[in-house]
Amino acid sequence: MKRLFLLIIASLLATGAWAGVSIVPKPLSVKENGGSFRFPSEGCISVRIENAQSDIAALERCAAMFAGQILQTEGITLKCAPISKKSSIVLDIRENLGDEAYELTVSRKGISITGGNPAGVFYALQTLRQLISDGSVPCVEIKDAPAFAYRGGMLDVARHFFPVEDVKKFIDIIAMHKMNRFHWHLTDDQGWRIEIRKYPALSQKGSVRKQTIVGRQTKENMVFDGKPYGGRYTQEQIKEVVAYAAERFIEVIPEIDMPGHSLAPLSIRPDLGCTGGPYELWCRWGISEDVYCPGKEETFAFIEDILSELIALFPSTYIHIGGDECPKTRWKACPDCQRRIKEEGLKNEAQLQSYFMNRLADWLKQHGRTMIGWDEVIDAGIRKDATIMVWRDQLKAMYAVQAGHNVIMTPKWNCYLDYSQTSDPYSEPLCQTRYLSIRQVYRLDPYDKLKPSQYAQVLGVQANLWTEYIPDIRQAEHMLLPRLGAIAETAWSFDRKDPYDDFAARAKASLPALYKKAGYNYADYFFENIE
Ligand code: TNX
Repeated sequence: MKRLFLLIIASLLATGAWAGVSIVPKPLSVKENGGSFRFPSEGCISVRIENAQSDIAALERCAAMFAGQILQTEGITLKCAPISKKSSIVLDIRENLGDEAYELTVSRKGISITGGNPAGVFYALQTLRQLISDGSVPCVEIKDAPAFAYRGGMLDVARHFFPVEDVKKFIDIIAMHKMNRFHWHLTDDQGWRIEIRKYPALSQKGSVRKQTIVGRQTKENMVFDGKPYGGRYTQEQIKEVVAYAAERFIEVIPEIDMPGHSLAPLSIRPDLGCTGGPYELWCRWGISEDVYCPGKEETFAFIEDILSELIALFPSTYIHIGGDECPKTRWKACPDCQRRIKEEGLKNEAQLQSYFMNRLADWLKQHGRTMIGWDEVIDAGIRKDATIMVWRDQLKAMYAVQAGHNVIMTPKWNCYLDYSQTSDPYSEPLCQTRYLSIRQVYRLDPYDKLKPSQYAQVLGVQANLWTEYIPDIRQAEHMLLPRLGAIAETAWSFDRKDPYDDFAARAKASLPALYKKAGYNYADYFFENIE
């Protein structure tokens, strides 16, 4: 009897279900020392200046941000002040820890945080948010560092528009999960969202569709709401978002989708399509056969003008230029495209897409940037230094890596958080009918089908939120949370040997409180039956 009891306790501890401390994503190591630190009624958060000289401003921002958060969520007052006896938290830098890494030590007397750089300190503070409960924090020693350098979240603002405040909320959510890239899908067949000064019509006419399909799109259901729908960001707003993200150690990677998903630019420049148009923004979802014409020189001049403004706004190394879902129907029937195929010695329309993507990848390289493309861009080849975003399946990752590319893993059967969280999508607010459980999200093995010698080509992992059926940030939160926790765990602390049950136990124990305090509309019932 006694042995059985001990066995149960041991297995509960092993699964994490009974561990005092539950953190998602899982830290490298957690040592619990017993006892806890209690925040005083008025404490301080301080920066140790000697070691952090060059990073003082960044650390002070982290401190202020954290103080603001816990005042709101815990009612704890922390002043930002020089180190003194009243310092509850001391922030420090030790470069040899490595970028984004941190150590967090909580003793009965106080909390000490050391980051390899300011981002590491920021991540330690995200961990701390999960540890505080009723004004106190358990005594722990945590050492932590990310598994992947690229940890992303994508938001599609073309199908539905998200105002700046909501984009910031999305950024807050991914930052809380220790993610460091925001992939901003800014254009699609249903709308162009970014101001381009040279072509004002793009974000004026090109951002407003006549109406939107109501409910789930099926062959039988094509009912429209009759209401114009639009939204766009000025360049000033774009800069504001880039700066907001940077303060949270997130780099913003813009995506201008092409040559497919390009009805928005074609609607203002019909001369850049194969048929000459007229073209209109789509009011439903899917894949349009009307795409940019790579036979015409004007197409490239136009796109390069756009990219010039884009790189001035976004300091990111990477610029995403799409490349997905581009039907070749129009190109087959277009004299300009056929002339281009002949002149360039291309075999077919698939190679014409390679020509198109390569030309723009070259342009980006000349301007010091690296292109990211969806995995279709490897189908007929692309320059080796293009980074591939794998979305269809993991075989594509294998092909891309064999061809010498770096990859970012976002395979749809693990990372598409627009898919239903339950096998009964009809019981949910309107969403895609494809079913992606949190367990299935967690199953992602970013190295699947690769040899250990190729692992270094996997830059990281990303969650994608396409918004055909996500009209606003409340619904976005519902779709993201808690599944984003599973992606974050893969991105931050992937270890093939980690059992799902351990993740599930920690997720259950820590995320609902975290999300609730932050006021997020998380899908709470998934915690009841996370299995
Ligand atoms: C595929 S992923 C798309 C998107 C859709 C999404 C819906 C990709 C590169 N293209 O255009 O929004 O599926 O799940």
